[in-house]
Amino acid sequence: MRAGLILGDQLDRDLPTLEALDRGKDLVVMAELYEEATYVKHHKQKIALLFSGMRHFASELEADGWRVQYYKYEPDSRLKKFADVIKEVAGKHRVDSWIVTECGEHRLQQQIDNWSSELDIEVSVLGDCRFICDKKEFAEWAQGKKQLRMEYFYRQMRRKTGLLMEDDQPAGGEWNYDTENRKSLRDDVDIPDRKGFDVDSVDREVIKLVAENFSDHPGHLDADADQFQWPRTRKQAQSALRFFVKHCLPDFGQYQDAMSHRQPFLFHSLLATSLNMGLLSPVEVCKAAERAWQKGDVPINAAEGFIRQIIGWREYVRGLYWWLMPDYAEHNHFRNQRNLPACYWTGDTRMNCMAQSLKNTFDNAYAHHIQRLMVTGNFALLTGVEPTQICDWYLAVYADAYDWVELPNTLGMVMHADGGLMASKPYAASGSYINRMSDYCKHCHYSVKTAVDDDSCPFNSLYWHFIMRHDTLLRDNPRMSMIYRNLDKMSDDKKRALKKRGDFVLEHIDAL
Ligand code: FAD
Ligand code: DLZ
Ligand code: SF4
Repeated sequence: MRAGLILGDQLDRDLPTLEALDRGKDLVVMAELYEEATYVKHHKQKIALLFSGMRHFASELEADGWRVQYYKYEPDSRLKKFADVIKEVAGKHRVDSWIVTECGEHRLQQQIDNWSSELDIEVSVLGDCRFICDKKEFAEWAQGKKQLRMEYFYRQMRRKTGLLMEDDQPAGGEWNYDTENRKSLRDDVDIPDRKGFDVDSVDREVIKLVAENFSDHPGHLDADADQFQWPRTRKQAQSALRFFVKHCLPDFGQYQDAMSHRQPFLFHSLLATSLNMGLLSPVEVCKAAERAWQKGDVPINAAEGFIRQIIGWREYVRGLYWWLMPDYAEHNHFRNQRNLPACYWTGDTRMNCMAQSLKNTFDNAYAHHIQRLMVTGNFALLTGVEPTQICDWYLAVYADAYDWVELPNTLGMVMHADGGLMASKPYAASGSYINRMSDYCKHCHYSVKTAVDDDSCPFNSLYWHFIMRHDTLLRDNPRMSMIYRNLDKMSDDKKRALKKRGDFVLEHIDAL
């Protein structure tokens, strides 16, 4: 007999696994598993989202006539990992032939690839058609290139999809409108109110299960709340997409990099969880943005900025991941050895930008891109955190996190641990950047205006400490030349003072 295994991030009715199976005859298998819930300490909301999404999806399949064998999480279950489930189902239903769509993590794909020999079964792994660029196409694009710049890949994806293209030319005349997308948020700008989705009995049961079994995992999960932020069904995800296009997309572009203590989500889409779980497809999301621009409801910089994140960055990091794994995960260009500072788990710090970004993280299993890149990421880069520790942190704490998308973003973009394969220079920044893009510094214990005093912004001295520390690795990078010219213009006294304050900050990280 044949069966198809559907993973928690494959909740798509057009999944190749389902296409290949016979409804009513073959078996669909889904399982909530200890190993998947704990290979990093996932945020409680992430586990609740995955389990509830899986249960809803399984019920929909059953209602549609599929035979589903669903294993709910049980703390004492013998079935801890997928191989246990495969063996169990093989015995119970005499399944000897398995179908699975390739998964999103190298860790798990390796296990799947070993099932045939280890478990003596037939396994067919199908390509994941939920992406615009498959692994082969990316490999062809990447082959022979010294630097893999997203911008050129993105243009290829624009041509391939036809999104925002007019007569083979980019709509509006430019490929990229990023220069219009760097505004900070004025106090009088209204921010859309976000609501979650009503909690139903399935959600309620799952939330209780998570509270009882994963209480030592990070993050808040309110057992009594009537609403839960993240869409668990395709219907909810479609409704989230409509809300975004109507209320947020018009301002998404201009405020894309802004940060504010007023609200954690600003004009961001909050769609990554749904895209990554299979509840929405990248093309339908981009088409919705394109339609809004065609109707004149949103400006081109907003539609283009949003579409670039999805057919550009999202496809690019996925391609990069599979092109370079497993070696990619081992890179540590700066030879960092520092343990992850305690505040990443406690949220306890007087640095307001960090405290705000960490609060969002624990409250919502969310932080938007600039908080991830320029606050928590920047701090890890400047302090020299060991890459695997910060990667595992991002993988754990965000509801949208899967290795294929988290790893290149963290290891490559944030930590520059790949030596510049992904980003031509490190995204290191002092407090001035955070001050320009947010209102955090106004409410901070530290002074963003100074770098060497006792109350100086830690990012300021750490920034120059980082630049001096990695002189030999970075000075010859043409994109760093202005920074090194500025360093060279500084007096020795100033450099010594920056080094001294930077050393002090590094020695007292947990007291900042
Ligand atoms: P929006 O700001 O509304 O963006 C729209 C969509 O574009 C997102 O939903 C996402 O699908 C896509 N997107 C935007 N930027 C990126 C990017 N750099 N890479 C891939 N897709 C992108 N995104 C994840 O989906 N999962 C992760 O595990 C993840 N880890 C990250 C770790 C770090 C250190 C950084 C800097 C970024 C990471 N990102 C990750 C990318 C980005 O921060 C999130 O996609 C985004 O914040 C999700 O919120 P949103 O849906 O509101 O996105
Ligand atoms: C992330 C996750 C979690 C927390 N739990 C499960 C689970 O119990 N069962 C399952 O099938 N999938 C889960 N997932 C998602 C998988 O880890 C995911 O399929 C891989 O990360 C591959 O992207
Ligand atoms: Fe962050 Fe420095 Fe601004 Fe404080 S002063 S919020 S630490 S950038």
